[in-house]
Amino acid sequence: MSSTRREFLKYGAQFIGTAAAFGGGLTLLTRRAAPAQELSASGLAAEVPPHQTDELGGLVTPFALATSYNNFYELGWGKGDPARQAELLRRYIAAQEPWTVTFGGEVERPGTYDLAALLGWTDEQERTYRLRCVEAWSMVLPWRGLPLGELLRRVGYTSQARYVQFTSVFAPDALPGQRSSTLDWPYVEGLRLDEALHPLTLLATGLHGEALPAQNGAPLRLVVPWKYGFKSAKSVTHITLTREQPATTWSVAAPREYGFYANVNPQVDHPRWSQASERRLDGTGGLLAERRETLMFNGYADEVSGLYTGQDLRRDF
Ligand SMILES: Nc1nc2c(c(=O)[nH]1)N[C@H]1C(S)=C(S)[C@@H](COP(=O)(O)O)O[C@H]1N2
Ligand SMILES: [Mo]
Repeated sequence: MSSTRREFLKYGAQFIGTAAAFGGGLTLLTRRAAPAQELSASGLAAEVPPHQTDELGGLVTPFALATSYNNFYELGWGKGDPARQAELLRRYIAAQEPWTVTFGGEVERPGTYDLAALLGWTDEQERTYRLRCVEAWSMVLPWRGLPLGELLRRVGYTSQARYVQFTSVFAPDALPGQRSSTLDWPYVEGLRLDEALHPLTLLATGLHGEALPAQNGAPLRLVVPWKYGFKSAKSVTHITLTREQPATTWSVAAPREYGFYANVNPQVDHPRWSQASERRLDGTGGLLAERRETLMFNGYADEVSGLYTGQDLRRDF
């Protein structure tokens, strides 16, 4: 028996447990991903602020793996479905050209803006972040993107604004997942305004130095590195400032399992599995990857714990 096979038997039950979490089947990558990049050797270290490289540890997830193991239920429930069906979203995006984002609600200058306009408002930045999925796997991903706070300051928000809701693309004719009622469509997510303004929060436009692939949420996708991956709404079309805490897709679908905050927290388990550790998908072992401890706020506690002073993170999970 190969060592890979033994590892699978050892962790298999756990994989199946987590893969079933969002209703998806277990998809094993049969081919080995491209060789992993060393952070130090990749040249990325020079492009990101020091606080984001110091503690990252380990290897950047190779492009091939980051674009073939995805959650994007509009394009199917299996981890390989979004890559297989990416062409459907690419065609939809091409037909929309230009992609627009509508800023609404408690906004000083509401309106529908082309992506090109947003790109003119502030400089794109390179940021390498951990991504921790609530299903207990993780990656390290080199994004390019626009700091969301800069965009929000540009459109301006009223004194009543306390939250931000993000709405993903709604196109049931194009996206097969939206023709089933497994989730309420469109996919919606939300942040508190101070979380949205935090300098770590990005609207990503690129991955691994390339334009954002469709399966990763082209052309514009939220990235909030201290929160579980489901917060990072893909293919965003609407950003709405609200007074009240907005609805979010997974907290509506399973309120006891997925909260509004969804901060990565090794001490607060999911009702059906532990969040104390994670499988780091870095390309070295396929999906049979090394487990490592999950860090509070996914390792970004120094930057973000101040946002939650005095808050009960068990209640506000
Ligand atoms: N619109 C939309 N956004 C989404 C999802 C989705 O199904 N639909 N899945 C989320 C989940 S659970 C995760 S872990 C991340 C995965 O991002 P990646 O595939 O780019 O790694 O996207 C998030 N954003
Ligand atoms: Mo996720």
